[in-house]
Amino acid sequence: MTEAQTVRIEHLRRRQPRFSGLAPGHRACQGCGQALAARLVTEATGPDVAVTNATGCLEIFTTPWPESSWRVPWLHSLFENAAAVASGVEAAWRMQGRESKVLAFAGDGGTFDIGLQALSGMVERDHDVLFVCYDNEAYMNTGIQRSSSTPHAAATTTSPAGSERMGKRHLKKDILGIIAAHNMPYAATASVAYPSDLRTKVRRAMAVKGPTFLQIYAPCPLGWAHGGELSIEVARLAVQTGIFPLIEMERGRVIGVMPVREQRPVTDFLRPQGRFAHLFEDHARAREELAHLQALADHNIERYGLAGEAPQRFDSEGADTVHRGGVRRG
Ligand SMILES: Cc1ncc(C[n+]2csc(CCOP(=O)(O)OP(=O)(O)O)c2C)c(N)n1
Ligand code: SF4
Ligand SMILES: [Mg+2]
Repeated sequence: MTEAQTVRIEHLRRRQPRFSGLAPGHRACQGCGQALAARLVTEATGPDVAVTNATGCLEIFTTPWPESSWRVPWLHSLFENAAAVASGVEAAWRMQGRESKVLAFAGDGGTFDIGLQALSGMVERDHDVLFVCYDNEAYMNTGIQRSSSTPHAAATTTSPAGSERMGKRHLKKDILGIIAAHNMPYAATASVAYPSDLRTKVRRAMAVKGPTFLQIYAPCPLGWAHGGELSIEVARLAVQTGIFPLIEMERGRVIGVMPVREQRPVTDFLRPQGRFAHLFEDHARAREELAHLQALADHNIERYGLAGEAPQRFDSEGADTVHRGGVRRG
């Protein structure tokens, strides 16, 4: 190894976060987006937090009794009430005069569906909690059932593709729109393909007094039917096609977006994933659905003004973009 290489590696080491709330050796599948996302979130929060965790993959793979991968205080909650349990912890800490932030973690099922009422109550009561939704777009823990976050046309075990239908009939729920309607102090979307952006958003959310919300795009190789080595690539393509816009909101107003430097066709994002394989069969319905998904992506680009005019450091191709093998392109 040359001297220059040694210096660069030492520089990289110094830049590594000093704390991670999630220890290695848990039981997630290889390439699990959720495991990476939870690690990145706790790297940004530091140790002075407590986590309440709705039932779902994250809870299951991190806490097989009597072991735990968590390096922060961690509480199991039911599938539906991570936000309610976090509210209780936060209220108790407030009474004790403690300042630490409480985190509530849930999957898309525990956020978009069964946990929505508890989340809405938590925000309305103004609890000082950061709620993080790990969005893998289905109920993975129980066998890949569709949720209201599952994208249109994706095949799951309860929205199969066949002669009757082309995967899920309905659209992905606009959870950020619902959160925005609560006059939320801070809410954002993030992706495991853009780790610095993700950690920055966590730090911003932690700095706000009151409820904050993050929706993190977290590929699931098992449920999306792609190789574990493709997770980051698929997550990046979701952003670069306009399928999953990265935005920040304050009190319901969009205050920042990650520009998309060159919008890629949605087929680039869909093709590596087995859950969309039926869309590449040679018939009119499949072509119609592909056009529909392209229109949805185009709508996102227009709705949030994502089209980048000139290359920028922090756009979808910029310095924060992680490519396969962990190489960043600047
Ligand atoms: C009231 C209730 N209904 C159903 C279940 C079974 N259940 C546990 S986790 C889960 C799905 C979790 O999906 P999600 O929140 O998206 O998390 P993921 O496993 O995908 O990470 C279901 C249906 C339960 N625990 N409680
Ligand atoms: S099923 Fe999906 S979400 Fe669950 S541990 Fe495996 S990759 Fe992660
Ligand atoms: Mg899920």
